[in-house]
Amino acid sequence: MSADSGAGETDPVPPVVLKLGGSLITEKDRPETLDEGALAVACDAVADALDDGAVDRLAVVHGGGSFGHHHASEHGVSTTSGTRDAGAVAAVHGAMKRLNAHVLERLRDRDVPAVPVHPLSLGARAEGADGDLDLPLSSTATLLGEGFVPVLHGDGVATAGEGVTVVSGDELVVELAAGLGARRVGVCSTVPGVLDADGDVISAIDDFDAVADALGASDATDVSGGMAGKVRELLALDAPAHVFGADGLAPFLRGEDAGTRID
Ligand code: IP8
Repeated sequence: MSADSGAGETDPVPPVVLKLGGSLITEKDRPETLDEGALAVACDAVADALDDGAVDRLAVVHGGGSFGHHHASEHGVSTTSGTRDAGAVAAVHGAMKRLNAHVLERLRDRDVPAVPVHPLSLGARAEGADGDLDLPLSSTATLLGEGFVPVLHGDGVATAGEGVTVVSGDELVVELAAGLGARRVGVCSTVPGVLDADGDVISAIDDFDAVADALGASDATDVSGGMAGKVRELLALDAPAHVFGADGLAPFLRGEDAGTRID
């Protein structure tokens, strides 16, 4: 594999957008510790899919796991609560760049032409509780067109009225999928899919109201750990999305259904 495959084409081929959850690729309870085994399995699946042509264009986003979240909580920074302390921004962003560098290295070890894209340097969030994220994607789109695999990550983001807040990998996936006109979207984490109230994987979701109760969406606090909101955002995309665990990654990249299909 090289970075020149696909270069020079005028018609952009819709990419696949893949999120690797931070809890999947790191050991969540040990600060700045990779889950080497899980990361290797994920990188193998990505390399195989590109090698055998199952995927031609791929943008990857990874979460924070025990890198970003550790520093964000130490400095009281979240998606809604920001900081104006440059040292805190450097701590969160620095940790995410370290994790990003590990992911890139393991992908490049497998000949995947992976390059970093750092959201802190690109994006901005408008003021207010639901402040819109503006994430210019021309660098990512151009990298894809030139045959690279851009790898973004949850990060800090400039936020009007707050300083710097956290932008999550899930938010980035939605931005990328919509902005790049993704062909398919995959969200790979430690759970095998979207689970119903009995803990079983829901195979397909095409209507939020039909699953809202099972997802705990009517509870005052989102007991499902944000899954309801994630499902709602993935449903709003044009592209079909899949939410799956590590076992679903290779099938997803081969174009098969995996975990929960959302469209
Ligand atoms: O793990 C958050 O990304 P997530 C990254 O996708 C930081 O929520 C900076 C904590």
